[in-house]
Amino acid sequence: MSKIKSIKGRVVLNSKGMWAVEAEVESGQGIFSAQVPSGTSRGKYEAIEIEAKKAVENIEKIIMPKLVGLEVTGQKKIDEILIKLDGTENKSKLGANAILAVSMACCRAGAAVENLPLYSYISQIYMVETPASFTWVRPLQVFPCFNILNGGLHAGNDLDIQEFMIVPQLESFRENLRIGVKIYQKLKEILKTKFGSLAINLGDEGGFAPPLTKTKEALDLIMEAIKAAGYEGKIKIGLDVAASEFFEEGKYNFEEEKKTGEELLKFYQGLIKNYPILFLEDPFSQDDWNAWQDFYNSLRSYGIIEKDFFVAGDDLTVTNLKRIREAKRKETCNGIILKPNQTGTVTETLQVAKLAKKFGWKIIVSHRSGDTCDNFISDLAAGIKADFIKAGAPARGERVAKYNRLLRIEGELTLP
Ligand code: 2PG
Ligand code: MG
Repeated sequence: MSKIKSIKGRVVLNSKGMWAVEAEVESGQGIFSAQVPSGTSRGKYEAIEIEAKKAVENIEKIIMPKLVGLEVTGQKKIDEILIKLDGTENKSKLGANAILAVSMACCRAGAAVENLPLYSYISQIYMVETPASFTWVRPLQVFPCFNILNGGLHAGNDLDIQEFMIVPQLESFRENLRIGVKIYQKLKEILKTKFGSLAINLGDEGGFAPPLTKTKEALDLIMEAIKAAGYEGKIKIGLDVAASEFFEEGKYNFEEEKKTGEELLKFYQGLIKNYPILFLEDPFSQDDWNAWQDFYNSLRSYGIIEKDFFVAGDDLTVTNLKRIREAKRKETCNGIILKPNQTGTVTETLQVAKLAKKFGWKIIVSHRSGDTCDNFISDLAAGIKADFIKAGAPARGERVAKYNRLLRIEGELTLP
C-alpha cells in the first residue's frame, strides 16, 4: 500500500524540438515520472493534446488535488477519476497529454509498490479480465517494425507514403533487432552510392529521407538492401500510408495524380503481389469507410487476409473503443495501431487492446513522430503480448530507447 503524496508537472522537450509534458508522481516508494509523445500526422478523432504549459498547470492545479491520498496501485480508479474530471469525449478540457502523463507515472509508481517490472505490472492489470488467453508463446512475442525510410509529413521529400517498415521474422527480439540494424546500414550505403550524401539525411523517425517520389522506387531500394544484407525471404514489409494526409475532396493526391479509392486499391493489390507486404496501415482516409470496406473485401475474396497479410487502422481507429467497434462492424480491417496518447489513459489503452484481441486482430503498439526517451510503450507491448511494436528506425535516441528496453525485457524473460 502506498498513497499518492504529490504530483508535479513539467514542460520538457521532445525529439522535434517541441514542448511536451512530463508528470512526476510521488508515493511512499519514491518519485516516478512519465513523458508524453506527440503526433505529426494526427487522426481527426484522437484525444486532444493541449499546449504543454497549460497541461502542466492542469496537472498541478486541477488533477493533483483530486488524486493525492489515493492508493497508487488503483490504476483503474485513478484513470476513472481523470476521465471524469476532464468530462469531455476527447479529453480536450484538461488535455490528453496532461492526463496520460499522470496515468503513466501512476502506473510506474504502482509497479514499484508491487515490486514488479513495469511490463509484469501492466500484464497483471491487463489480465484481470483475460487470464485464460495469457500464455507466453515465446519469451517475448513482440516483432519490431523498423521504419527505415520516411516520407509523407515525416520527411522533406516527395514520397506520399509516410513509413516504409521492415519486419524481420526471426524468433527472438534480439535477432530481429540485429537484422534490422544490418539492413538499415546497408540501405544507407546503397542510398549514398546512388544519390549522394544528401540522401542519407534522416526523417522524423530516424529513417532515411532520400529524394524519391515513387513508392515502388523506395520499395525496390529496400529490397536491394535486404538482399545485400543476406536476408531475402526473412523480412516482411509494413507500410503506413497515412492516407488521411493526402485525401482531398474525395480523391487521393497520390504520386502526382488524383486517384479514386478504387484506383488506390488496385495500386495496393499490385504492391501486395510484388513485394513481401505483411500489413498496410491507414491505406485510406479516416472518413472513407467505403474504400476501406472494398479493400478488405477484395483481400478476403482472394484469401489473402488473415493468412499472411493484415490491414491496420490508425487514424481510422485512434485507440478508441467506439471507432474500433465501428471498424469491426463495417468490416474494414483486422489490426490496430495502439497509441496511449490517442486515448489518454493506461486503462483505456488496455481496454482497447482487449477488444482488439477479442476480435482476433493484430496489435501494433506505437510511438509518435515527436517522442522522448520515455520507454513506457516497450513495457506496454510486452505486458499485453502485442504482436508488434513500431518505434521508428533502429537509430536516434528516442527510438532506440524503446528497442533497448525490449532487449532488457527479453533478457529478463529468458532468465532461467
Ligand atoms: C503514425 C505515427 C507514428 P504520427 O502515423 O503511425 O509513426 O505518426 O506520430 O506523426 O502520427
Ligand atoms: Mg499511422
